[in-house]
Amino acid sequence: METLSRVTNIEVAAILYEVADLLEIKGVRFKPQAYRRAAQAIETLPEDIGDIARRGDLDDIPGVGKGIAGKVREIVETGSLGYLATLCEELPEGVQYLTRLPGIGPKKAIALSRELGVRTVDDLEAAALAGRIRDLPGFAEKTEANILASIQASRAAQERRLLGQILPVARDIEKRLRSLSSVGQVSLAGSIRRRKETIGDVDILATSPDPKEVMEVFATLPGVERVLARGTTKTSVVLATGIQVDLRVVEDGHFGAALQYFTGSKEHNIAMRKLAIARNWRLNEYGLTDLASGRTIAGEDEAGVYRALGLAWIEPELREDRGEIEAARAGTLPDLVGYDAVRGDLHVHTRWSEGAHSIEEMAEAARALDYEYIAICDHAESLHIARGLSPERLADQVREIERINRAADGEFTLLSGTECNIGMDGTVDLPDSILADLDVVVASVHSGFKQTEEELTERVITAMGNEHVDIIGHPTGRILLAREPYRINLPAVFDAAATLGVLMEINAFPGRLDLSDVNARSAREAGVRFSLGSDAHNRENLRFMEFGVATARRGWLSAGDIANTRPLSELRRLLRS
Ligand code: DGT
Ligand code: CA
Ligand code: CA
Ligand code: ZN
Repeated sequence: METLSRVTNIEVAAILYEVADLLEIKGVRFKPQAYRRAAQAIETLPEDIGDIARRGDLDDIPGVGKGIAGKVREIVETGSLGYLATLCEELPEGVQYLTRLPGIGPKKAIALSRELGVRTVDDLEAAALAGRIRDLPGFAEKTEANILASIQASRAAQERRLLGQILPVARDIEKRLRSLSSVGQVSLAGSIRRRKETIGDVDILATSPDPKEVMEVFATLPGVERVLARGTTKTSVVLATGIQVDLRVVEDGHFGAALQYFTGSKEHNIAMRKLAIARNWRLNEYGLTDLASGRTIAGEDEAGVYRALGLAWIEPELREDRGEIEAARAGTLPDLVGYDAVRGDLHVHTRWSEGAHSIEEMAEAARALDYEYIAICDHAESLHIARGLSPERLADQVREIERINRAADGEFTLLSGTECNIGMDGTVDLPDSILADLDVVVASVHSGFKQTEEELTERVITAMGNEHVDIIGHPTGRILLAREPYRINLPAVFDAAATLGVLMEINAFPGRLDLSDVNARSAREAGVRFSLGSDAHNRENLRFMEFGVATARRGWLSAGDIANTRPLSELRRLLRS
């Protein structure tokens, strides 16, 4: 199993919170607060903790001292913390597990484990239902009710993960299954096939003459921590990273129908089933059946299911019951931008500001991806935490870019650029004279999220009024699973962008995907054009572009809507001069 090189800020914080809880149980003083302070600082940090660690700046984070910085480095590098494992070994079995439930701190978990032998959430639920918890010291009838409520809530709001974190893992499993001689067809299904921005669990579908062997291999894959359920048609496992993976093995004749069914979304399936019912047919995971004659109409291949219902095949990214079925019937489905349509990346950081690699290293990695150009968009001076460039340093950088371009063979071009910061009043943090010399100006909001909707809207529209601004970066500021978008009147922003010819970014960084699919679609309807940017902070991050394309596809965008699917000469015409 491929190990994940990227741990999110939230994951790092979660580990530190656990350490704090465990130290508290042991009766250690002061240290728990220090760990909690560090966890709080890290989970609210706008920048990726991995990038800070690679720069060696961990102890610059307020609240993170030398000692904790070392632990954070270990988490970033290995995905776990030896110190936490040591602390855990000193605890009764199962306690750790219980503390993950909201409302159950370490002290309560210990009491439950010691007094009632509770080890799992199921044990806990049984104890609460039997009324055995209220008699423990420190517990009351109300605590019991709260425990039941929190069990329910945690089951309902099953933890979700970022697409960018899970897709590589899912592909790895898919590849391992495909390599088995007893496996015929294999496909990802569910939300991961639809490339939804967050994933609840991974669904995989396969065909095989020997399901037992396939299930055996699957249940013992490296990385599998627990087997939740095991049968010949379905096996569910939980990986060490906490993500659940469901594998279903079906017969060849049902593969298409099963793939259609298990790809979802549920809403899309419900609409599909209505079409079947209207013809007195039945649609389920086994096939499309004529109820009058019992005859199977389709089921072997997925396109056949759509065809039989009078529909063009629908790309998985569109299957959300947002009008795709009507469009498939009318023959008006969009010609979605392809995953290989992007010719360059318009949002790339380097070592000059908060990135990890040099301009040349980024260029080399971009060429390996067959790009024709990338725009170097380091931060400007006012973004201190990102070590933004002063106008003088930026001028140096532009000269450096020109030097590299001159030395290159002309098949690849570095564009000079900036990601400047939109201040509270809508002005940007570089003088016009400098902006005028750059090829690409991205302007983004990085602070002051507490402004009113009117203020934030005015602020971004003012920035777009600067004739040098080409692109609004990550236009809503959201951080998936962590921070809501700031309040902004998007229709007003989109109208201004369409009128002024400013591009809206779809930021492809896995935790951003900003604009979102739905917002990108409304922007397009308002006449907006887009730029795709990976927001790469190192050369590996350039590969995040895929998630931006997925978001664009889910937003019904075609290549023509996106400036950086154009060759360089055309791109230049789409940027404001
Ligand atoms: P997730 O896992 O929360 O990210 O989202 P999905 O879409 O992968 O949902 P999941 O894993 O619960 O189920 C996979 C697919 O199976 C889902 O997209 C559609 C299908 N499915 C599951 N439950 C139902 C259901 O109750 N009715 C229908 N029509 N389809 C369902
Ligand atoms: Ca799923
Ligand atoms: Ca599932
Ligand atoms: Zn930014």
